[in-house]
Amino acid sequence: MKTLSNIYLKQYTKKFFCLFLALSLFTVTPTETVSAAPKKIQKSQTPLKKNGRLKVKKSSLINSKGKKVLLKGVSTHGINWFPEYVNPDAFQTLRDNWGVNCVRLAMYTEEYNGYCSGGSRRELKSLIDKGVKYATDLGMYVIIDWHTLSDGNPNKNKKQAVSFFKEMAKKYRKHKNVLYEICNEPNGNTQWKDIKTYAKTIIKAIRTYDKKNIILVGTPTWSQDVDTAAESPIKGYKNLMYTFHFYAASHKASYRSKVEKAIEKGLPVFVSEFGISESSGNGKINKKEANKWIKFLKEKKISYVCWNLSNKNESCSLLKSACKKTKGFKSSDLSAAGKWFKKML
Ligand code: IDC
Repeated sequence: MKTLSNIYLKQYTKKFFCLFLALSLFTVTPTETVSAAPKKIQKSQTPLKKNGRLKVKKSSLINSKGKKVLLKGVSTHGINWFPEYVNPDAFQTLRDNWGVNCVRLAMYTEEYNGYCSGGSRRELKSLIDKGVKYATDLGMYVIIDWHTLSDGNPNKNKKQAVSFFKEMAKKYRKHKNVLYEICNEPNGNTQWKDIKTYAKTIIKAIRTYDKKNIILVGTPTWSQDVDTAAESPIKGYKNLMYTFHFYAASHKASYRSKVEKAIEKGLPVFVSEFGISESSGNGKINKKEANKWIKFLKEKKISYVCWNLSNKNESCSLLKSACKKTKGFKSSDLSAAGKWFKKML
């Protein structure tokens, strides 16, 4: 009997072992597939859920719990040229596969089909609304960017800017994830005092409705002279930040020291646009310099947004020009700049 029970025991152990093996194979396989696929972020764990409404404290961006926070974003190309990338799947890919927590909606004011140069205002605003909705549903931060460029001085289209931002602020004051960028890159002869005049009017218009959300103010010379802005920041309003833009193949250490000067003076700086190409948006990319910039920004806890999500045949585009997808981008769809950015994140 003893031997028999021993035999049975052995057989049962064997069967149990096989069952256990089968079960564990069965359970391990799907988990592995899931971890190779994008990790879907739970609704309770989105960047917005974790950080809430952002504020500016001294020179830093902080979350609702008072902790310093870093926005890591991607800018659309002009929504006038590339409206197709404003879609929820694209934003979700950026959030879940790349680790992006912020999207910038760049709306050119004077270029092709711009807001002040014959573009359909209704369509452009509808794209902004869609972009804000998708970002909100995904719990991401979103920048509404009045993308001045060839207009040089933002005062040129100030009237339209006032009514645009009033409309946005009225609509989005309850959104905790919206930031307003009131002028992309003042340039030409535009002085800091001109930008201040413009900014004061726009900020006042926004604050009539939206008392809290962050407002990003451009600085002279294509948003590079944060050191000049730091000499005489705008007074009387909370939650203002000043933008600094760079393109790593053109702008190096001397530009970092401009940022350093500005933050030493207590200026809250936000990099609402950068590329790793030349400042033309094309030419060579410089990964070595780009890495130096990111190291610097991380140390200083300065948020950054990369230009741009499109497949335009330029080295600053994050997608290869052969990539016709507008969502679900794989590593093989990314340009050299795109690969660098995703890996860096
Ligand atoms: C560039 C685009 C390019 C477009 C051009 C319009 O990459 O496809 O034809 O604008 O003039 C900026 C600007 C940004 C530029 C970018 C690259 O904010 O609009 O985009 N850049 O030149 N500042 C520095 C570089």
